Amino acid sequence: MAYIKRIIIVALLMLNQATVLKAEDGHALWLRNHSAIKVNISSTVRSATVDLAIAELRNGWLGKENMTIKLNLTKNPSIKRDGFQLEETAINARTELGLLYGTYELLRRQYLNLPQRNVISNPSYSRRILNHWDNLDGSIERGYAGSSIFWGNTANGLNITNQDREKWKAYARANASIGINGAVLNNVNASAKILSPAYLEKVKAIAESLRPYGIKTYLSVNFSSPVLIGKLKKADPLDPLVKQWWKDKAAEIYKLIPDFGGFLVKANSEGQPGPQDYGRTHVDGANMLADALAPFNGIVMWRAFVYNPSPEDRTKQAYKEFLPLDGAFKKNVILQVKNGPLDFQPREPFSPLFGAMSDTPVMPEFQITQEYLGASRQLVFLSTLWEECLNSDTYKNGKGSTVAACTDGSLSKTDFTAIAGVANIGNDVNWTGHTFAQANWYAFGRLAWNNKLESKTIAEEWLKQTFLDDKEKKTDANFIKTIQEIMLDSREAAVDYMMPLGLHHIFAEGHHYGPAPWFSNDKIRPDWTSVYYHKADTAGIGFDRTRSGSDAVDQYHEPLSSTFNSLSSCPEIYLLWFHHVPWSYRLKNGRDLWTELCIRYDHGVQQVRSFQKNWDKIKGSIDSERFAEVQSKLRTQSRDAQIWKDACLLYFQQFSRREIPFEIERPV
Ligand code: GCW
Repeated sequence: MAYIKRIIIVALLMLNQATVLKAEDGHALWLRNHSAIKVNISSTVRSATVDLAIAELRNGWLGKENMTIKLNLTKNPSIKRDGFQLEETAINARTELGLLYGTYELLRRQYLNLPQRNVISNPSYSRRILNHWDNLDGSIERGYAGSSIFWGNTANGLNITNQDREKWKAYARANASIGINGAVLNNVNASAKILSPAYLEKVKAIAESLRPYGIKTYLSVNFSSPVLIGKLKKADPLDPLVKQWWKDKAAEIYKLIPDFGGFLVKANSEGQPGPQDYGRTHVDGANMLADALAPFNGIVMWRAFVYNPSPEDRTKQAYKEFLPLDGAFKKNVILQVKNGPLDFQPREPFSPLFGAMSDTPVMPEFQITQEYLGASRQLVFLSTLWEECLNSDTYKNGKGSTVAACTDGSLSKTDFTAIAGVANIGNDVNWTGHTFAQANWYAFGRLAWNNKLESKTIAEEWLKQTFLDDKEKKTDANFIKTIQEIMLDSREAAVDYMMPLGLHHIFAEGHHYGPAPWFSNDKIRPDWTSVYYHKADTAGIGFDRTRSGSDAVDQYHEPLSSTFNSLSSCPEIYLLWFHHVPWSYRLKNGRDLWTELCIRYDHGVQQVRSFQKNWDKIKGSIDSERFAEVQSKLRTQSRDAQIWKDACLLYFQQFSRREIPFEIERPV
């Protein structure tokens, strides 16, 4: 009897495996191994990159059996950069990398059952780069998915194993499949050691693994490197010895890595050294590095995330610092600007710098890792946040001057364009900690390739590739619809349970995970106390950035500055970002501010509760391992959302002196 029972169990298990993907398939991210159909491939070129394209086609072909597909290099002027054209029986591109990108798009279309004839696709940005905030000891700043895949996994961090190379290859393949073509391998809070010969040898090895997939290697550099590892007395960018040191260093790097991309620099920000330490400007610093890299076609990505500990509104500082420098940078310098003027908050208006610079290329920096959005514990799909930023109108050259248009070369007619995402990748077996955090990596790549894609398309593509196998994808429309809805609502839900109506930076200090609206300590720099940002008092709540306040509104072009400036026209999603608003103020829906705040917080919590319910309903549609992982994380998220709501409402209630409305869930 027991024997028969065992047979039945084994048979059931096998049945289960036949229809449901296994969790370990998830470790291949959105790239599944299909049972491929035979295809013939002919190519006019051969190279390491083209060989990869051929192998991918052989592995993943889902089209007609025995078809012949041609890989052609072409000079077709409607194909730009590493773009491509898909035809019935051919992939055409200007570059070999374009053939690889075309291959991934073709296979994606076959898998998703999308038309694949006469598709022309060109990337929005020339450089589509991941920024790894990986330290050389293997830890990752704001990383929530284990330790670095590049550094620190051995005693001296420099030994390279076959396993390392396999990992880098898998990483490169995933990136190439979504069009990412660059990686900054170390933290912007950079150790100077990265430029020492031993580390450069390892960078060379990493670059070799990434190269066939078209991924260029970049490094973050410490501005004081000439002093810290070069024995110079100072790092003054106008000093001839310093200039020479960087020139020699660049030559040394390019000897090892001929296609090295360039440097990313965080200077004079949050304690990092920079040109201002010597009374010089950001221009002096950036141009000195640009000169060193120029002979090799390298670039400098100079970060605009700079502010000083002062009582001045922190959101105004970067613009004030960089606007006067517009046009003074060398041709190979690009300014890297975070999406918002503060710091990767759940919601910020776009940074006014996007619409400000006329003669300096500017690139957006998004944060894929969820520093302020629930780490890898909460399901928050960030595509909608980035879409919102890219579509924001700066009015730089009148209506339609979106952040996308200001950065992708369509307004300025330059081809020196780039976009960066702070990676959420680590050594965790599923790469990103939370399975749904893989979707954020995917979305960043897709938007970097095409900044007009819609989040709902991206979510659907990702879900189908990540969770459904060939047979199921036709039948499980319900799974897709239910979970796609969770993804698309998730960021707004997080805004509601953390910081609705334009509130910002009321995070607990340090870890930035939970709430701390009460945080205030005289010894802490004035711009780092949370009370600084919400300004709650018995009169109201919110930061006055109007013309009678800090006047940050005037960093925006008209009509935006006036729209933001007036309480009645300011979009309510930014209300408390720009205004100090009385508790009794009536919102458009007729509720007073306090009541609306309570209802928003509660709405965020209820949203997560509904995510839980809907997730539970899809049990059986996917493998039990990933089902259980997400179920458990949603429980954590639900509890933490409630903590956010209760903490913030009970704290703000001291100032509002009003009842928490009875229609919402009581504080726990
Ligand atoms: O968001 C803040 C983070 C820091 C980070 C800094 C930056 C790398 O809290 O951890 O440092 O921004 O972007 O430079």
